[in-house]
Amino acid sequence: MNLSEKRIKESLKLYFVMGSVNCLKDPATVLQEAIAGGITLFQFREKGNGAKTGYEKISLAKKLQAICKQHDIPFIVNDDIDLALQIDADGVHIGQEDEDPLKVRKKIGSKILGISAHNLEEAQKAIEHGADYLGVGPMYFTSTKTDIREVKGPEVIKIIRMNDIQIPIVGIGGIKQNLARNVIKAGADGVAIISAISQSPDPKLAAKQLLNEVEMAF
Ligand code: TZP
Ligand code: MG
Repeated sequence: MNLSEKRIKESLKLYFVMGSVNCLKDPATVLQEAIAGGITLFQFREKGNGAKTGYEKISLAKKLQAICKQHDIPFIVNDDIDLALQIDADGVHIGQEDEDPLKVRKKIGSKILGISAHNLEEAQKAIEHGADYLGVGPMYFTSTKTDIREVKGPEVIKIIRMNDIQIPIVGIGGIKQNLARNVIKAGADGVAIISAISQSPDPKLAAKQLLNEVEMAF
């Protein structure tokens, strides 16, 4: 899937990021419920204590990818370029400490390339290096990721937009239902969420309420 910039912006609205360690129940069930609630994009991020590796990781990726395909939700892989290529994912997401984006672009061709940026300089560099969208954060404090950078809030997105940067942007980190609107108002095209959906007793309802908040904020 090679999405246009407009379609990427639209699909960033409610970006669900998840791996098995983030879930309170079976990840496939969580994903299905999140899709029923209206998520628009999915990232497989199999990381942290107890994360699956090897065959188990590939097998879970394929299972979640098949669910996304059934519902026309693009499937992005975090970090693991080889896995993304092996299963023909729709794209990859890399951070500042991961593989060189120029090398990644060579490997993935026209697949979607998302890059994490924490400030204006990183955003500009990521764009020069061919990012299709930016993940900017952490917006708020989160305990989902332990090695987070300083929390600067939605202000960072405002600064990036003030510098005439039009690339699709999604805010990430600690975003709960009541905070989503601040992120959109700052200039993001959407919110990327782990725990507010994956750890909810009702992922479908959580996704539905988040999507509603995002749509009301535009
Ligand atoms: N990158 C920056 S913060 C974060 C990632 C992957 C974690 C977001 O998780 P949550 O549970 O939505 O705060
Ligand atoms: Mg990474």
